[in-house]
Amino acid sequence: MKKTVAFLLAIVLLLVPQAVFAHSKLVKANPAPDTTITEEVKEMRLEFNTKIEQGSTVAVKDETNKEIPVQVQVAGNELVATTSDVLPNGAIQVHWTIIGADGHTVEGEYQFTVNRPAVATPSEEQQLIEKTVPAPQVDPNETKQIEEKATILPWILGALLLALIIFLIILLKGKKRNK
Ligand SMILES: [Cu+2]
Repeated sequence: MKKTVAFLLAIVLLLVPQAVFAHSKLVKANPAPDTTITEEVKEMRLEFNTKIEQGSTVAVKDETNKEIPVQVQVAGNELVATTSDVLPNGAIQVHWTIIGADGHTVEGEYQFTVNRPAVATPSEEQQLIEKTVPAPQVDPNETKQIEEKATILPWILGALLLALIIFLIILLKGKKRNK
């Protein structure tokens, strides 16, 4: 009996602090979990139910499971992760590991999706303009080729004429021999 009471007491003592000082947990995030964002995202804000300690961090991964570098700031009950580049399209995984108000390390993860419509970057726009504007200059190689053809043509005609004359001479000689 004594053993049972001691055992139950031990369990109660173990459970009570957990219940009284609940683990810190994520209460809100922006972008919100399981949503699709169509705008540029460079910042993720995670709000917890309690103050979180320095050393709390977050790891962000893209769709291919590649880690996206982030700068992490801890302020009060908020964890802010900032990326240097705009988040790529696709599923973004956010894995947070925080040191809660009770000193416990708690972790969790969620994901959201980035689906920004493809927008031509300024350089791409410039390329498009360059492509649509017809070239004002005539290809210098092309004109050169035309000129070459023009000068070669009389020679070809001359050679053909010469060949025809030779052919006719041979033909006439042959006919004479046959007679
Ligand atoms: Cu805890």
